[in-house]
This record gives sequence, C-alpha cells and structure tokens, in this order.
Amino acid sequence: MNDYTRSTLNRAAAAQRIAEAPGPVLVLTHAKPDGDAFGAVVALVAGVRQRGGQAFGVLVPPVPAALGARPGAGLVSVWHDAAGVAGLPVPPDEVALFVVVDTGAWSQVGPLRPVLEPHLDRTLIIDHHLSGDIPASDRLVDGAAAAACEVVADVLVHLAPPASDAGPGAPTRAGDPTLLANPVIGESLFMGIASDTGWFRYANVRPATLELAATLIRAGVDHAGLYQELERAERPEKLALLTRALKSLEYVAGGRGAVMSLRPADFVQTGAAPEETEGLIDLPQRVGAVRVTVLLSETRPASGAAPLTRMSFRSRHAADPADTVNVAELAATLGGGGHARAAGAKANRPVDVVRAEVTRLLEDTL
Ligand SMILES: [Mn+2]
Repeated sequence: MNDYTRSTLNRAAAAQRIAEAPGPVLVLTHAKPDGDAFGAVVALVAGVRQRGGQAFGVLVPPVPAALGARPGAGLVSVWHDAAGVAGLPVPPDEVALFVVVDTGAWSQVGPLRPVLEPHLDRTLIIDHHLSGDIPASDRLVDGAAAAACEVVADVLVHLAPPASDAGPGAPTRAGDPTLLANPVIGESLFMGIASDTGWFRYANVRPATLELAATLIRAGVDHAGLYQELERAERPEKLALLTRALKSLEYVAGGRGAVMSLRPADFVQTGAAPEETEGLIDLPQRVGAVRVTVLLSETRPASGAAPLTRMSFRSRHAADPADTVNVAELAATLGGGGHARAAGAKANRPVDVVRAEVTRLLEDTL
C-alpha cells in the first residue's frame, strides 16, 4: 500500500467533516462519469440535503444518456466549458467543503483542476482506487472496496439525519441506515456497485458488496428494473459502433492480447457518441486465451486541436493472482493509471500511431 491508500480520516470522521461543513458542500468526480461516479455524487448530495445541509454536484461531460435520465440527475448540474467557473451552482470561494469521489487523480478531473487547486485545504477525497495525486487535506480511500459507492454508503450510515431540533451541523450518529432508505440514494448506490462489479460478476465483489446490495434491495431498490433501464437501453448507433470495433479486432502476443480501435470516422459514420464505447472492451474477453484487452478510440478533435486517443485496458481475472496482468502498470508506461484489472491512458497522437505503440507494448509484456 502506498501513501494514497493510507486514509487521513476514517468513515465516521469523514461523515463528521461533511456534517460540520459551515456552508455549501460541492461534490465532484472524474470526467465522463460512470455509474459509480454518478451514483456516488448523487447519493452524497442527496444525503447532505436530507440532513438539512446545502450540497451541489457537478459532472464533467460526456454523461451517459442512461445516467442523465435517472431521477437523481436532477440533483446535479453538468459542467459547461463555455460558462467555466461562472457556470458552477455555487462560486468556489463560497464552498465550505469540496468532496471528490471515485478519483484522486488530476488527470481524471479535466477542467475541474483550476476549480479545486486553490481549495485543497478544504477538500475531501472519497475513493477506492489505488493511486492518485491530488494533495487534498483529507482522504478516505479503501482500495478493497468494489466501488466508491461502497465507501460513500458507509459514510452515509454515519451521516444520519440529526434530531429535528439539532440542525444540520449536529453530531453524526454511527450505524443509522436512515439515509439508505431514501429512494434516490438507494438507487444511486446500487447503480454504483452494480456498474463497477459488472453486475456482481467481477473479482472485486466482496461480502460487504453483497451485504450492501441486500440492504439496498430490502430498502426498496428495484434491481431488475434498474438492470433493464441501465443495461438494455442502447441505441442502434451503439451496435453500429460495436460492429466497427469488432472489425478492428486483432489478436497480438500469441493470442494473449486483443486490440481494437475506433477512428474519428467510425463515430461520424455511425452517428455514435464518444461515451457509447462503454462496454465494448469486454467483448474480446469472451475468447478464453485473451489475458489483456485494449480499446483505443479517437474522436474528432475540435478544429485546430491536437488529436486525442483514449486507451482503455482490461485484464482477465486469473485464479492465481500471479497470472493476472497488472494493466495499471501497462497504462502507467503510457502516462495513465487505474486498477490492476482496469486502467486507462490518453495520448495526443492519432489512434493508428497509438495502436502500433500499444501492440509493441503487449508483445513485449505478455
Ligand atoms: Mn469506481
């Protein structure tokens, strides 16, 4: 374990820090939020508001359409580059506490860096990643948690609503699940853990993950309905992009690696949006011999801007941990990072150039 995963606060103290914020709490997460990032932001904002505090959430787009359609989306706003800081729901100087969830890495927060950087003395990171470099004053990181939403759920259990006469800054009470019964909070947390565990299939699922899921279902979360709405609601454009990705599939390193890439033209010609690459990287993992999958995608840059290629890495779960390829290390050699089994990086080079680099990297490593 490194410094990042050494928390400066435990869950109760993090809840206390949030409860005692003497003004608005602004909850932020990584750009291009997934179900976990979205769920963690919404659940925290809803939790602080339910106990009488002021809280706001801001998401850096693209926000997947299925998430933007959830009831909790009404609690958060979307960052607009054109409006910049002026478009935030509360001016940064008036924010009493910034909470960053599901990341602690500058490379992940995009345009929020200049918002956060002057206020790191009142910033709390709540995360489950193994690395990060945002030097916030407070950090609650559990690298064993399947999702940031698992950690947020624990914080909310310590952030129970105060007695009616005590006011929003009242002391927190441990072990009170009142907030988890709020339908928006329950659904958001369930979405987060389901999305980061591939609906409870990945190796990151631990007993606590399933216990939280059970608690949320008991509290009324419609898990089957959520699955249909979140995972069975694609547009035809997405399947058109999927066929392009499969057409680009190539096995490398004797079949132990699989590389797919999408060019700007693939997005233009199919009409698919950049966020519709979600889940495509899992397809080659159906082939038994594949240990590592890489998906590269280059979307059309703004005119005059440098090309931007996004790299996603996945590593197959192996019974023997020594057989698991650590893709966070692979991504790090390309300036990125992430988890041992899911990582990413970005490069200002065209996708075909990056593809050659990644292929060489896999040939050398696998
Ligand atoms: Mn996560």
